Amino acid sequence: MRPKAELHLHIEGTLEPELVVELARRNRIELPTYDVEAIRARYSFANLQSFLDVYYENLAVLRAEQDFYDLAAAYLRRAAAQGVRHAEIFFDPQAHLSRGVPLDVVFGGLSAALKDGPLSAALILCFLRDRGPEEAEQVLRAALPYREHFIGVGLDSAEVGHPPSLFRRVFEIAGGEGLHRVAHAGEEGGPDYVWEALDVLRVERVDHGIRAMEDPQLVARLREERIPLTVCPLSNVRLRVVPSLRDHILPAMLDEGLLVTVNSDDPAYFGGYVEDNYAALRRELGLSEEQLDAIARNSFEASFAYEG
Ligand code: ES4
Ligand code: ZN
Repeated sequence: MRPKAELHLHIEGTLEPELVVELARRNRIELPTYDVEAIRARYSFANLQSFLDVYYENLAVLRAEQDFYDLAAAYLRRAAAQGVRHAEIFFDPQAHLSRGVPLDVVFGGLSAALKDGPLSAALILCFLRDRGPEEAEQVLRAALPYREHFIGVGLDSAEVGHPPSLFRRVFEIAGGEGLHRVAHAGEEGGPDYVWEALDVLRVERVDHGIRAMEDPQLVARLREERIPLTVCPLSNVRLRVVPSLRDHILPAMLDEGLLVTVNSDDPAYFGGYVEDNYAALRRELGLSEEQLDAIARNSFEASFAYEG
């Protein structure tokens, strides 16, 4: 298995149906069904929002510190088996705070699992962009007592209508705290969202970013500044951002000399972990082993653990 870093992974998106059922039983939470195949059968999505509806609904089973520990420990085991040596992992504190689960529980469980895990890993706190900048700022301030538990901030959830520029202040505060900055941009949103993420939020990486390819000047900027893009091919197909893997723009991104990485996003929902994404690129797009190895090398260069 080629060694790689994973840089675009939502820990809540690793919640497999088997664990949904196990945690529901443990926490006595009522589910519409306890049949894992019936749960999995719902994982057919028309767009990003229809996925997010299911993703947020399933989080009801995560209540205790041990639940968050088990979630992250299970991901780290699978990631190690797929050749991941280093992971920078997103989590969505607002999705838990709003259900009455305190930050202490979330950080406690996730941090302990990362510390005990089989590979090097760090957390990136994501703001839910559809809940607006004021709530994002509140969450960041509430999370600062846990500053040593996370290395950066990100921006995720429903993209269109929630442009990066709204979050200028909270990203400024995060930068002032020495936190790294990333944002989802150019997944469903256009190149203008990628420009804003770079110019207004000062992000160091762009999550997805595939629609940057619609703007040649933006492509030149990304190439010249060696700004990494965390591309998630199976996610893009499942969320119908691209019609099929064979239509994916990733090979053209490589041809443009962009710092492309390959990642799994929400593997419990999108049909594969990170090496499954690499394998799909070989199978469906004919990428060579040399190209895939170059992408894996990019993932280390693009990580916040990279030292020249
Ligand atoms: C996400 Cl694929 C994707 N896009 C935006 N926000 C997300 N949160 C979890 N997965
Ligand atoms: Zn994502």
